[in-house]
Amino acid sequence: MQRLTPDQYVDGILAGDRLILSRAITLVESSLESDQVPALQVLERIMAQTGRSVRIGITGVPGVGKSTFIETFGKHLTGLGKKVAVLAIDPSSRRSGGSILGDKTRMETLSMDPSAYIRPSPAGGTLGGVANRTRETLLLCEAAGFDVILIETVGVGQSETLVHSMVDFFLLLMLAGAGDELQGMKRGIMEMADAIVITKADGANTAPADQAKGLYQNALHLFPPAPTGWVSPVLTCSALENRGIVELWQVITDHQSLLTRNGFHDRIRQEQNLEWMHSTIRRHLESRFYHLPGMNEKIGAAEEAVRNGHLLPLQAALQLLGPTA
Ligand SMILES: Nc1nc2c(ncn2[C@@H]2O[C@H](COP(=O)(O)OP(=O)(O)OP(=O)(O)O)[C@@H](O)[C@H]2O)c(=O)[nH]1
Ligand SMILES: [Mg+2]
Repeated sequence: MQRLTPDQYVDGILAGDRLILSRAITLVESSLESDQVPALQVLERIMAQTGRSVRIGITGVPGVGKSTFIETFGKHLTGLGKKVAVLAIDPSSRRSGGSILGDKTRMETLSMDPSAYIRPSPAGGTLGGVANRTRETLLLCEAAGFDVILIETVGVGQSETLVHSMVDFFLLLMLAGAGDELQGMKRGIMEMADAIVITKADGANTAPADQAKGLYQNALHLFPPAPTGWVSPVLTCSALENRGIVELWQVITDHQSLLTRNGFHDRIRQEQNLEWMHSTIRRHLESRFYHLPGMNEKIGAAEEAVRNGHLLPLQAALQLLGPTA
């Protein structure tokens, strides 16, 4: 696609032009060498207009109801007069290539809402790389005037930690009656959650959802108290019947006011910025190393030597890293 000048992107974004916002996001997502400097220039120039949104991360296992929840929750927020952007970090979209298309049809009403903007997750690259671009996309959306940014991720592996490192409020969606082993797996994620929402609390699932709420409330009590003073609540909701949505938004605004009052809001964002800087450094160092001239062949030879037992993995790694190691 033809590129605009950095100023054209900036003017368009600040004017709230969706088309230009989308093109600017494509620019910051690009791995083309020639896009790197203009992308940085755009980001530098919009920086002063960022930081004013409520950044919310949403996670949960596939099928828990994330997309349906975002649709209902997003509509509630636009109903309150808020502009809502939906971003996704979806490691599975790289494998299947299809899940976001599915999402767009699930968020049909929201995607047609003039106050909402849904951006498919960036494809390709490492999870870390994709996450970095999501941070930058978030800033572009803030500069374009979005009040609430929802970042969705599938509940697998590292992606929660990444989303957690870029949001103010981290929401974990859970199903009633999920197996013990699943709950065990989720412990680390539960500890990061600012609220747990039991989804699909409707029909025959209402009672199990209430039961699950009690269980998770007890489980959360076992975690050490958060330094922010926030006590993570457990709620039930039905996205289909539009229940629990108002209450959840209240919880999020309560959280915002507490952390704004006690200074943690800014402190956490500062720490997230440092983490962003370091993860960018790590990503660039790694990419620089693997792209060194002749590195492919050297790695091939080293792999062979390690496979044959001629070299210890540590020796091989240190040799490849060279004098800097
Ligand atoms: N009864 C009921 N069903 C729901 C509710 N929310 C979602 N569902 C259903 O649960 C299924 C999965 O919902 P999605 O919103 O696609 O779930 P998801 O977490 O986005 O799934 P992935 O994108 O695959 O990770 C769909 O068939 C929805 O209709 C709800 O509040 N009540
Ligand atoms: Mg989904």
